Amino acid sequence: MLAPLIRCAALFAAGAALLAACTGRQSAPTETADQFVARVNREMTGLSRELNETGWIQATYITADSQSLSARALDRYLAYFSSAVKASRAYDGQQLSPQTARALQKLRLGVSAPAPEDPAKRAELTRLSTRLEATYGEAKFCVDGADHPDSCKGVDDLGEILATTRDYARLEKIWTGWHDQGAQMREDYARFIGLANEGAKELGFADLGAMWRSGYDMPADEFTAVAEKLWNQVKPLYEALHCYAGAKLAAKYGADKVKAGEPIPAHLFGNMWAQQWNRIYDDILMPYPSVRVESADRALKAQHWDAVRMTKSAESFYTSLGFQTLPASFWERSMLVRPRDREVVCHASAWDIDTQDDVRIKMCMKQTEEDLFTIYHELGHVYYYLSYKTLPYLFQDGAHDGFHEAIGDTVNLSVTPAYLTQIGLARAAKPSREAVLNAQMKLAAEKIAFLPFGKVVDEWRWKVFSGEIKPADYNRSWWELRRKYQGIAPPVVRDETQFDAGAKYHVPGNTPYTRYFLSFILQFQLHKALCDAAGFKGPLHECSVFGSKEAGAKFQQMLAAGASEPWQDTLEKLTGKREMDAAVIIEYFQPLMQWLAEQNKGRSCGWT
Ligand code: X8Z
Ligand code: ZN
Repeated sequence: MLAPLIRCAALFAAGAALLAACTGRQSAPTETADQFVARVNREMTGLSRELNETGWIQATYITADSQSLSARALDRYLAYFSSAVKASRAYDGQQLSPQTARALQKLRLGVSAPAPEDPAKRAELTRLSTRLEATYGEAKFCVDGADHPDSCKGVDDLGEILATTRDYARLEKIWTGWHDQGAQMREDYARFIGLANEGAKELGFADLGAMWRSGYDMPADEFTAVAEKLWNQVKPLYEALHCYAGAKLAAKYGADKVKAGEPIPAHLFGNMWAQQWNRIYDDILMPYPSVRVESADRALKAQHWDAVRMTKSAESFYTSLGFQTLPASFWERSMLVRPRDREVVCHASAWDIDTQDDVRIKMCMKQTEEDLFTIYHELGHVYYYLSYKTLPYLFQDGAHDGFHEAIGDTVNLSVTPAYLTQIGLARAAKPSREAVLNAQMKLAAEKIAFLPFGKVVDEWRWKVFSGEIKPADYNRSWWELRRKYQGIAPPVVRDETQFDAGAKYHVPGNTPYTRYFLSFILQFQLHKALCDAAGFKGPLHECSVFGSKEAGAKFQQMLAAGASEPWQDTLEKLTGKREMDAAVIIEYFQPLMQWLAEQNKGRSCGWT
């Protein structure tokens, strides 16, 4: 135990009290629970800053050095985390104030991959974690072969090709080229998971999945049931959309390629993971092309909206609700476009570097409507960070992780066709039933299509963590689940030399994914509540709360609460309800669902 002790003492030099934390001595704590929580809040604030600063450099400048520095910062953070959790056990069974008890509970769930206590294993885990992230960020497929280095592209460029190409064979080539990149992460991932699982077990969880599912202010099993209930509520919506999309894709690519009653080939949806289908809306899914409204893509290019202008547009939505403008450092330190001279992790993310005002976005923005929505999404995270910055460190988080993901998307639900017209990015559509159905289809392609994917990623990981899925079955089980939930199949035969789950950022990045599933349902509940606060009367899909200070005030109040209270309380204050409920998303899409029921008559829906 000497090494970690010296490590902790040297690092944080917090005096005698720290000894308890570092040695995990559990009898007779030298400080009260309140003192302990206050100290942990203080010390973790400093440690997280170091972790974020090195993490930022690693993600925006991938080199051996930046990986090594980031891995070491992670190592220190995880060491502190494990010892603090252990020390917190000294307060088990004591009468604690609700706030202190909650802080201790938050502490215990504080990382997504806890390390085993053994320092050598911890160092291995941190090395693997940074390497997986870097490998994903650097992965490239050379479309015209390795002899043509100019044709070697990362996932963002490949994704753009997939979104805009309509040639079956070329799509297959791009899809396969990217998915083959997963293979190099397979071994690292299996080892990484083994270590993180060991860490979770040492903390008293059955496995890492149980730890992830414990972050929802209810027992883990109860949460599994909640997620299942929500999925069953929305499943009919998805199945109707799937049926319609299958018929449209069959018309486009041929009934021999997209067979009725069978899973749809995964490379035809304009998205690498078939998770959102909005990029095939314009030319394949749009119900009424005669009343078409151009997407904002063309206007963004024609009017030379660069990344800063797109971000300013998002900022002005938030300020219209009463939020502050972004700090000057945000503009100085963010990475909004892909730098030309170095490797970066392009997957969009929002950073809270110092738990105060140093907030940043890392993104490789393109002039597309999709990326416009993404920057509105990312600023949702940023405004959450800024809103809860005065809370203690352990409460500086979303009410639950689905809330964090839902903020920007709730705002995006107010980015209606009318709003896009208002900011000069779209032509006004003549109001008609057809125009409503077009708009609903476009949104459903983004929001409804996503739901099974939002569920499936962690469905798979939970089974991997519990040992039900063994490394030898990674790929087979991945595709079984994707077939079951999404009704899709790989376009070519995949085998166990590959690792297709690894071709999705959040798997090597070890970001839990159920948050997005929850967010996609929750954001409709939040949107409805904000529309009510804004005094909006009319069908929900027409509501935009842009400029409403009343809605903004309620929103801000929710954000400022962070994770300081059970999410059920937070939700109730805004919506009057204590449960996540898919009824609102179902109500929102009623016009489309009725239309789809008509359209799908006589089709053989579902898949074997
Ligand atoms: O990862 C994201 C955000 C960053 S939190 C861009 N999303 C998920 C994904 O891309 O897979 C947003 C939607 C789902
Ligand atoms: Zn997000």
